[in-house]
Amino acid sequence: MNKILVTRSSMPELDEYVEEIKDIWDTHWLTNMGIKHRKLESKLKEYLGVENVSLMTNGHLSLELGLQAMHLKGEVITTPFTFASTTHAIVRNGLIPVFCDINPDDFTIDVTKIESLITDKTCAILPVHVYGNICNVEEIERIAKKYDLKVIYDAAHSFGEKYKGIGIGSFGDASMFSFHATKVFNTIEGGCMCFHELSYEKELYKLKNFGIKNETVVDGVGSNAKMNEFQAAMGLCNLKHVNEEIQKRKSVVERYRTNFKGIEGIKLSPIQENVESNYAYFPIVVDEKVFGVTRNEIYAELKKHNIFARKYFYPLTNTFDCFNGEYDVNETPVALHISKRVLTLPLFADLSLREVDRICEIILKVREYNG
Ligand code: T4K
Repeated sequence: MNKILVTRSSMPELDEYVEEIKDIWDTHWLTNMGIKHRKLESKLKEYLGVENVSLMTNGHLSLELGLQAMHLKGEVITTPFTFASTTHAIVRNGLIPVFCDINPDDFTIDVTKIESLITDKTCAILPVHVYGNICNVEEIERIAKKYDLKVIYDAAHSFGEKYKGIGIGSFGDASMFSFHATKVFNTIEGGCMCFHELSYEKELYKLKNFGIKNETVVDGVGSNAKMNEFQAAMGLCNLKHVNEEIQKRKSVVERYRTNFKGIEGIKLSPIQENVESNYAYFPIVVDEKVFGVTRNEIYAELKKHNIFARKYFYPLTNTFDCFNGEYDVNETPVALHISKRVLTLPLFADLSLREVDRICEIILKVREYNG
């Protein structure tokens, strides 16, 4: 039986991509902010409904350089229920992550706990729209204004989402989107930073190109995070189909929801009010006491059937070996509880509804053998 992985990259027809890259053979312009790079930047600005976009070679460097561009010092309040990238971007900037717990309903940062973590060293809040679930952006904005803090969203999972009709990348001072192969929209590898303040534009442009100001002046210690023309070409093609892809994902998610309706012990992500979703991930949280089997047993059973779900996001980033026990995981008990019980099920545009039914059947049957 064919393997079903947690996701499968969306790709345009080969001919469409070949058509898009043909002129590169005339221009010989492969990278360093070429024509396709500029074209994609402008199309994304419109699609995402944001003021400014700086394209990068991946989401992680967008976040890392986005933080660097803000010249921050001190502590950043963030969530441990995320991919390694979020926490690493903070630490690699010489900043100190302060972990806030998440709320058990949508797994985003618990805004009721942020204020108690603010000290005179706090410089920013870095929340994550995890799985595409939108954070409480209004409350985060209120807190940030009150304490004069920067807000940088990790919006890696939120491509194209809107809250109250506003592009999600417009909230906070800046937002990072990932265009990795596994995301709703991909440029193979890729990402961007969206921001309001125009001074970031020059700063980010410089930072993604070694800190070079012009041919003779290098006045920043930058990195190399330029998106190349082949990545941008993939983005230009994929962008034409992304709405259709999101619609297909929606039917997959709706089928999962129907199949799990009324099943006690399997908690689903909420349908958030005022949010136009992109159906990025389908996490379930398994309460073993009610459902009768554990998350790990479900994961193993699916694997036996060649279905590879993933434990995003386990382990929590504040337990990573690289931090040598520096952070106390007991300070984020909800995140710890969820991370031990969450499983993200396969979800991609071309996943057939028959396959969704099979996945659900396997999950519901494990309970029968074990019950
Ligand atoms: N912030 C958050 C909250 C994030 O989730 C991420 C990335 C970032 C920041 C950083 O953004 P980037 O720098 O990556 O742009 C994957 C992705 O590599 C990573 O981008 C993503 N989050 C994370 C949640 O998932 P892995 O280690 O699980 O990837 P891997 O190689 O196991 O792939 C997962 C599945 O995707 C495979 O089983 C099959 C499918 N796949 C994978 C690749 C590489 C494809 O269909 N095509 C492919 O080319 O991290």
